[in-house]
Parts: sequence; structure tokens; C-alpha cells
Amino acid sequence: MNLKHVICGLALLIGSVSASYSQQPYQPSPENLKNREWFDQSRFGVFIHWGVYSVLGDGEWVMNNQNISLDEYAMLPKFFNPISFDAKEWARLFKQAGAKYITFTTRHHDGFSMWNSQVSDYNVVKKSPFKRDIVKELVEACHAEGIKVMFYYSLLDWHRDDYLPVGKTGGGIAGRDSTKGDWNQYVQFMKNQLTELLSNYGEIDGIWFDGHWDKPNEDWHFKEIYELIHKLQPQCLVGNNHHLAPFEGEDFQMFERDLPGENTTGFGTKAHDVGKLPKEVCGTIAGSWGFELKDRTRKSFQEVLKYLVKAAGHGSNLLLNVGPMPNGEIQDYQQERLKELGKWLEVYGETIYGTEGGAVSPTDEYALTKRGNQVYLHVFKTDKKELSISNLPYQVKKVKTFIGNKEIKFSHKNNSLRLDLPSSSDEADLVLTLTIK
Ligand code: FHN
Repeated sequence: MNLKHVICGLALLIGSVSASYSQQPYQPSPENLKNREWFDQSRFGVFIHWGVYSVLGDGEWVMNNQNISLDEYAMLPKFFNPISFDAKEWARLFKQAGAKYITFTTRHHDGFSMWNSQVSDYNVVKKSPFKRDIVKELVEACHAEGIKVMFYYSLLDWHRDDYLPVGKTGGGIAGRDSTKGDWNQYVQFMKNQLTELLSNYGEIDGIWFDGHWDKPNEDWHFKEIYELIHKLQPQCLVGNNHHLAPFEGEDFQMFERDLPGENTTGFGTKAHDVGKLPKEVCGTIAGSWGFELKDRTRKSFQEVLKYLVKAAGHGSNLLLNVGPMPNGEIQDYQQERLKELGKWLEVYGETIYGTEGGAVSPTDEYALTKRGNQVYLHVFKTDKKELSISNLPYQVKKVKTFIGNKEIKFSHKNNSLRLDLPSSSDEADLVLTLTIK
């Protein structure tokens, strides 16, 4: 055997070792596992959909829905000058709301970047009169309040030619050049942007992908992209709103406008697609995600609270969305809902943060959360005088009101719990503490 053969052999060996390494199933790093634990305990985050689309006050899909051409839409950044934007004020509001993290739309489907991207001039610093790096200001302000930050990042792009041909959406947007479609270039562009986002803004605790469903059969290079994220920031959690069971390399699973296992929206995350990763339900205070002037579907406090409690009953976080206005203010009623939740969490936080789901699925009447041998029974506003819960997999020893520690009469036979409701059961959420064996 001569030297050439030895070198060839070695090269083959190295090649096969690295090939088999890359075939290995994803092993989350210790930092990542620790962060999953943090995430799983957090229970409440604020979602923020904000971009130049807010100028038109018709939601974040306005470019597609109104078939606005590329040139027409490119005028919007010129009108985006959110003089009332104060990241510190937002961060204080989120803190007051009891949120443990935020998820901010760094780039939505319109392809406009809300930071000073070096690989796309189509960004807030270079194209708007505002010229400020919104991502930077927001991250700094949230971190100063002890709030973690995750980045929403759209996979789908209605602006770039290299994304073409169009997927399921964006077909009516004029002005793009199909001959310039270049998938590898587009994937590289996303990697470059993600590298910026994970290199220049300190610790980022999650990337929240969206838009896979636009081209579900495309090779998105997720393995490389996820590996890149985990290499740049090992603790950074990867989630992808593909409405399917989690893919290899993901760290949490999200459910859009639906509780885990429900499929009322038709987005398709079926009960059997609910995995074992930490969960997050996302929903809106308004009807739409991005600011919509004529949005009259405002959720009441009772509704958002129920959302939070039911999500917790499923062992899931709630990521509750606000859609700031083009001037940088969050509408009053959305602020109100957040503050109301914060007030409620100040009293009842113990029954939500750091709990697990209560083993019985939440209903429209109640939800259960659990910590050790304490089960918190949340009874939603009702005029009933008693409540029955069947299939309870634990033996109840004692029932008391969470506030005031008043003993409640109950019977527990054959896994069925029946209890008297105190007269205060017209509260938004009456909480009872069950001590179990
Ligand atoms: O198309 C988006 C939509 O605008 C919004 O961002 C939501 C948030 O979950 N996700 C997509 C639809 O699945």
C-alpha cells in the first residue's frame, strides 16, 4: 500500500464518519434542553405582528389580499415612520402583563426586514424615514426587563424574485420576474439573515418559522438551517408553524388559533400530530394579527383569560398577539387586555406558571393545572351551583378555594368528582385547589 492509498482510505473514512454523523438524529444540547424547560414553565408570551403593512390598516396579508404590485407596495416603507414607538414602554407593558417572552415578526411574508439587514436593503433602516433598527431596540428593552425574545421569521416571501415560482399564495402580486427564481440562492439568503439575527442581537431564545405551507413539497433545507441556528446559539429553540407533527431538529410545537389536538381552524394539526415537545398555542386579542383598522372582533378579558387557562390546562403556553399601529402605539384595548391579564396573574400566577396540564382535557366549563400534589381547578364564569368532572386519574383528599382557603364539599367516587360551587362562581375564573394523593 503506498501513501496515495493511505490518504484515499483516510479520506473515505473521514467522509463516511461525517456522513454518518450528519444522519444522526438530532440531539439537543444541554443549553437547549434547559431552555426548553424554561419555555415549558413560562406559559405566557406576547406575539407582535408589526411591519410596514400596518400603514394600510388591513392586516399583514394586505399585499396578497389586495393584489398590490411590487412597486406599489415598495412605497409603504416611505410612509412607515412610527414616531410614537417606544420599545421601553412596550417592554414595560409586556412585563406588567406577566409575559415571560415575546415573539416579534422580524420579517413577515411581505419580505420586509424590521432590522438593519446587510443582505437585504429592503429593511426599516434603509428604506423608511424612521431609520431605526426596531429589532435592536426591542431586544434591548425586553432584555432589560428580564423578558426573553424570540424571532418570528417568514419562510415565504412575496417580494424576492429568487423565491419564485410562486407557491400557494402571492400569485396576484405583479412585478416579479419568474426567470430569476433561484431556490439555492433564496435558502442561502435566509441563512445569511438568520446568521445576522443570531449574531448581532445578543441572546435570542427562539426562531419561530412560518410559511412552509406555501410550498409544502419544496426542499427547505431545514436540517442545515436548524443546525446553523443551534450552532450559532445552542439554547435557541426552533419551532415551525407548518401545522404538522414536529420535524426532526425542532424544539417546540405551536398550534395556531387552536388548542393542542383541536383542529377547528382547519390548519390541520391533528390529535395524533401532537408531539412531546413543549407546546405553544398562539392567538389574537383582535381578529387579525397585523393592525386592521376595521377589526371589530375584540376579545374580552374573559375570552383571553379562558384562552390562557385552557392552554395551560393542555400543558401549553399561550402566545397572545398584539398588532401595533403604524405610529408605533399598541391600541388601548389591547393594552387593557394585557394589563388585565397581568393583574390576574399577580394573584393566580401560581396556578399557571410552571404547572403541568391537569390530565383531564379542558372544556368550556373548566380547566385543570397541576403542580405536585396540588391540582388547580379553574371554573369559568357560571351560574351553576355544582360541577362534575369524570375520569379524574387521581384521588382527591381535600378541596379549598384558592382565595380565602374555604373548604368545599365534594364527593369522589369511581374517578368522578362532584363538588359544590361557592356563590362567588360568577368570577371570570373561580380557582379551587384540590389536594390529591
Ligand atoms: O400567514 C400567517 C399569519 O399572517 C400569521 O403570521 C400567523 C401567525 O400564526 N401564521 C400564518 C398563518 O399560518
